[in-house]
Amino acid sequence: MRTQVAIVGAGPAGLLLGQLLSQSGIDSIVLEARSREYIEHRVRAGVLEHQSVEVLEAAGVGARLRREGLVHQGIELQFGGLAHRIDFAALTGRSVTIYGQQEVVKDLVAARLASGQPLHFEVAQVAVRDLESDAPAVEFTAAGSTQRVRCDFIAGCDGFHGICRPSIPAGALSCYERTYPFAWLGILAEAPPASSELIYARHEHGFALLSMRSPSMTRLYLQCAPDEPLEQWPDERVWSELQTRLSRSDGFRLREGPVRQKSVTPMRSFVVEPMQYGRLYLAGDSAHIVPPTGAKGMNLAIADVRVLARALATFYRSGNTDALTDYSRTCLRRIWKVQRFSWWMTMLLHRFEEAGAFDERRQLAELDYISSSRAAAQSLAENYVGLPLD
Ligand code: FAS
Ligand code: PHB
Repeated sequence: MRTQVAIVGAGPAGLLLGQLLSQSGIDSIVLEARSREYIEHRVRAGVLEHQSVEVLEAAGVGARLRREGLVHQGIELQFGGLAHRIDFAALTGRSVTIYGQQEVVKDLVAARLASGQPLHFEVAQVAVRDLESDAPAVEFTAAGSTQRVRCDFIAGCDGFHGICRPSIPAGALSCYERTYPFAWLGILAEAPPASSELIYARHEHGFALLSMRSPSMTRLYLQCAPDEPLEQWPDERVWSELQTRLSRSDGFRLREGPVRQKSVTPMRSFVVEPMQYGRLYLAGDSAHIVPPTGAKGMNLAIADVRVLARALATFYRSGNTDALTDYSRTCLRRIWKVQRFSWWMTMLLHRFEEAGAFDERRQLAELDYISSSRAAAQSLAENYVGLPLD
């Protein structure tokens, strides 16, 4: 087989790249290790920055997002039993949209299938070859037969545990990483959200977050030990701990309901530099991971792919390779600012076992400062709704 761009991975990064390339008349193939059913039901991110919504709309996959997405004009920071609203509209004139990542994936899969461009599910033994040549290749097995795709470029959109980043010679990359001494236990519950906006709560027991997916589905997270076995957290214990951590002096209580999904997400900050090697370009989680406290993972993937799609379109239109050469530098400048914000939100809101009394009071003072200073609140708000893409 031959194509112009071979895309490894059908998450938000890979599928959106395929859609943007198709709009530019560039042929691609998308290779996905899991089934369509699996990727369309994998519960992950939930918050879209305002410009992520614009990118998805321009990609032609914004109709259902506009119909079903929940537009939010602010969030609540909760500490010391009180809630403090961060008003995005007043502070930035922007909003965010709550729309589950699996819904974004469903919309992109539908668009890919409608485009007629190849999308292979349940492929195995994917390998990338000849990255330093001008005719790299991707090998994979599908339905028992081994295939080889010759292409001009390979996009590594296969997430943190994919094969593309490890296929780059170790000496060619620099990795920057910080792991956190906790994880997030997340549940999806069939219960109306008890708040109309997201609540980020700092509590002496640990962090908790109230989010949502629809007027009848609540998404909730609580800080837990990094290697927490799910068996330690039966539904009753999860609800009891969430009620405690999200309790307020005004008697606020969560509405409980059947738990439809439960998982533990490890917390790490990770960046690889550069995000390219020869004709291989990394985008999304294959190149970076942020702790989900800043709601940035999926948004960063969208931003990377927007840069890569434009650089590839320029190459095929004019032969100019400047934007491809600058791909990593262009993405990394914004990635590191988003890494900083995600790290800062994580340090602000979580309980650190080894922290002393001084650090706990410093944390509370920073929350008090954000809640009482327009300048401090505006800094949080402009990062949360999304820093400029260009
Ligand atoms: P993805 O990981 O989404 O997609 C990579 C795709 O490549 C997957 O479909 C995978 O099956 C496929 N793949 C892997 N290896 C392959 C191979 N060898 N061959 C072919 N295909 C291969 N972000 C938030 O903002 N908020 C959250 O609450 C949040 N929760 C998360 C929970 C979990 C458990 C995880 C893992 C991530 C979470 N994230 C969250 C981050 C997440 O949303 C990512 O940022 C987002 O999925 C990034 O998209 P992609 O880069 O496309 O990577
Ligand atoms: C979610 O709704 O899944 C979500 C929201 C905000 C975050 C992380 C996850 O910071």
